[in-house]
Amino acid sequence: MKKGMFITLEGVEGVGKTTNLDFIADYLTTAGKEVITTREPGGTNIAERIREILLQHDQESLGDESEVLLMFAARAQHLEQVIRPALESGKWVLCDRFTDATYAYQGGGRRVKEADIRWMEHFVQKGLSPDKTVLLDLSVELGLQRAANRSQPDRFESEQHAFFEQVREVYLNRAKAEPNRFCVIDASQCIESVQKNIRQHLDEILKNA
Ligand code: Z5A
Repeated sequence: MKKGMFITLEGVEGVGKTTNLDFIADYLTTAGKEVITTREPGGTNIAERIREILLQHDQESLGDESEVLLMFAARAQHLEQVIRPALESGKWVLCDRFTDATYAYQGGGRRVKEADIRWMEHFVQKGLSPDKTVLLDLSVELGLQRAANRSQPDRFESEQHAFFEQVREVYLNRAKAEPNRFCVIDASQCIESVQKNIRQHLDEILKNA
């Protein structure tokens, strides 16, 4: 039985998820919540090993069906080992990406059918989904520019501009369809303004928790 709050952070490449994850965790902790931070794909030993397969380049190309199945395999492990136990013990779980990313990247980017993703979502999550999702929204150009300083691009970072446009479009459509769950933040602003906006949403979440 879930008691804690499940919050996810989403957005295309380079929007500032990693930058803002600790900020959100600190703010919620200061407000008296017990918070754990985690990420997808990953969050457990086995799921982190699956992450390596998903992100690393290999001589053998990874098929789209394999990719989406591995995302959900990692998620099943993460839910069982980390997310459900934490929520059941009353902790707040703050996760860098979750199933919205699968709809955006595998659905929007790779063109895996939405109905297939939905089936896997029900099979793996059994009704558990994020209470709130912070979507950091930014033009693909700016996101890629911000991310460009990184070393070697991984399998996803090596995709073309059009791929990320499709990803962004799916995120925005999902936010429009579920306005109560999503908080959409304009991530093109300076970090201070982004965090001021995030704080306003967090205050609202804390008030209603
Ligand atoms: N993936 C998937 O396909 N399907 C799924 O279901 C899931 C994931 C769960 C790994 O994700 C990949 O997995 C991901 C999608 C796929 N691949 N892609 N692309 P990840 O989250 O680990 O990796 P990522 O998206 O590549 O994250 P990122 O590139 O690390 O971006 P970020 O965390 O959002 O950005 P950041 O590192 O916080 O910021 C980037 C730079 O911008 C950095 O120098 C900051 O200092 C700077 N920054 C941040 N905010 C600002 C502002 N406001 N102004 C100026 N500069 C800023």
